[in-house]
Amino acid sequence: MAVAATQPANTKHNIEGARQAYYDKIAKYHMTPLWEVLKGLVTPEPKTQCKPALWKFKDASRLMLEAGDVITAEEAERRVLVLENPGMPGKSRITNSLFAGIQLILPGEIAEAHRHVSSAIRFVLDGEGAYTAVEGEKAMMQHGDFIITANWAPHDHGNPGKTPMMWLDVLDMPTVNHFETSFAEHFDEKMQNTAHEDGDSFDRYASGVLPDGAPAHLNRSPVINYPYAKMRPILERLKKSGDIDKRHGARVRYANPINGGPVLPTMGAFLSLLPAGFKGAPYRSTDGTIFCCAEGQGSSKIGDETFEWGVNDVFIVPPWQRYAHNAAKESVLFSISDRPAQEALGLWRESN
Ligand code: GTQ
Ligand code: FE2
Repeated sequence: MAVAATQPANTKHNIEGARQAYYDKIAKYHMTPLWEVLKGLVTPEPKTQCKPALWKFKDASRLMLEAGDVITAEEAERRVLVLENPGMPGKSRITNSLFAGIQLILPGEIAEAHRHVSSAIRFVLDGEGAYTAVEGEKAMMQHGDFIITANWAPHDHGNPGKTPMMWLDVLDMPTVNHFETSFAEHFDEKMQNTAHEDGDSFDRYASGVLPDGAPAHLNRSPVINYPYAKMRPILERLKKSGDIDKRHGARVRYANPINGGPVLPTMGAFLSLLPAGFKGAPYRSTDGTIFCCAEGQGSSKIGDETFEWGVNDVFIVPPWQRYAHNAAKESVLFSISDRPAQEALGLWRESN
């Protein structure tokens, strides 16, 4: 641009005016100067709107039960209260890539069969006697169970029991919608036929054998429910033998038994025991992480803030934010994030 040379004086004001005129001109051609936005695009460290936050189960469960008074599961399709990150209101997400919500099914209710591209996980909070039927397996839900619903897997929920059932839903909807790849459909039947009884896929695929002819490659776990009753004793073994990470405690990763990889390509989860008095070393990673307390009581320092948690409380650590856990009592923390997606793309990092 030779604009300045033709101006009477090469003042700052003139240059700015010329630049703006130029920006206005190129905007008509759907172009914009990179130099004005580059620093916001290539940041030296992750930049996020995500804020740390905690949802108390005492509040969440009371408000959930009130939702039961204003809408039926059938009317709602899924009676879920979205846990919205306070830094991203109106965006139906808890991190930039993940959705989280608390779902309620009252005795006698069903949530009809459907399927969608978004993968889901359920982490069971409270109640008994309800089930989720996934790909023909009727998984009974108990506190601490970790249940997966992979991409395009048919699923419906029902509560033939006597108590309200609540669980944490985590879905990769913001990731699927980022790529603009969402599909969904309903079935004519409200409930799917369940040919496989409770625990079927765990026994078949996660007992040291595989059904003969099982695929050698599968990008999601074939196991529907990883029951807490089976996971909890493993944490006890790790604790007893001193296999306790100074940041994460005695931790297992939920794995796909076909290849040892994550349970889903978009989401990965852990279960960790923090011994009583545990004072975790600080840690950070690029995957914003959702935690849910399955047992015990403690606190986590996230950035400069301290969050006190108890059973069934949910809290969120933003990407690249340092955190450290403290356990007042022996505690079990479930955690889930988009780490497998980041790792597959070569993006994931961690540090102390
Ligand atoms: O239970 O199928 O929280 O489809 C969001 C979307 C739950 C479900 C959610 C869903 C479901
Ligand atoms: Fe669903």
